Amino acid sequence: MELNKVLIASSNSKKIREIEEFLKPLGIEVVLPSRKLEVEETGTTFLENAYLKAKAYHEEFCLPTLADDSGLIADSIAPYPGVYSARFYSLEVFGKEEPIPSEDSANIKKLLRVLKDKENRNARFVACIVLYLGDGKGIFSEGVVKGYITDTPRGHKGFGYDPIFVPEGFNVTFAQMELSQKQKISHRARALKKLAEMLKTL
Ligand code: ITT
Repeated sequence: MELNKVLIASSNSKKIREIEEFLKPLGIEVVLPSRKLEVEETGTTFLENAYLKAKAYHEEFCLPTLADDSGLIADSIAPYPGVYSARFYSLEVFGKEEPIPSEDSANIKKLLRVLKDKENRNARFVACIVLYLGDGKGIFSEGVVKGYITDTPRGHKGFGYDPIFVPEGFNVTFAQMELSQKQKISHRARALKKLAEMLKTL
């Protein structure tokens, strides 16, 4: 299937950049929404939430729409942070954190506190991508990258939990890597690669 133009159903600029960097070399024009929609992520899976976002933006902007729902799962407290990754700091479970100086740093602070005495630091990032084409039609894919959670944050690149996640086979965090390196192995890149392969066969 030839896909010329795609709307990205996201308001996370760092996530959008990663998706853009992947799609542009494929000759796909990326369109950003002119306004943010408040989509309630009420699903219990990444797939459900990605679908909710893609469908809501498609209804509003009437373009093939790509949504990403993603998160980090720490083995010793699975399925958390999971589908709650973006607002983990504000959940009652394990105690709340103040979103100071940012939501990302509050999420990291809470996860490091909860994992403090845990021997098992293994974790995985998961991304589910939905490309919604309208009329109930669409395709989806999932990408995973395994790794472990550090004791302290390292690096300033990337976003979210990147400063505390070391992917398998590396000894630096995602936040210490160049984006070009993260793009080779990340959960999001893996999901996008699968989706691009699927598009070729449709
Ligand atoms: P949109 O829903 O608008 O796309 P969001 O940031 O709220 O933006 P999600 O609901 O999918 O996105 O939440 C994903 C959260 O998981 C995100 O805010 C990060 O905290 C974390 N996350 C996902 N992918 C990540 C990555 O590549 N690096 C670091 N953290 C990531």
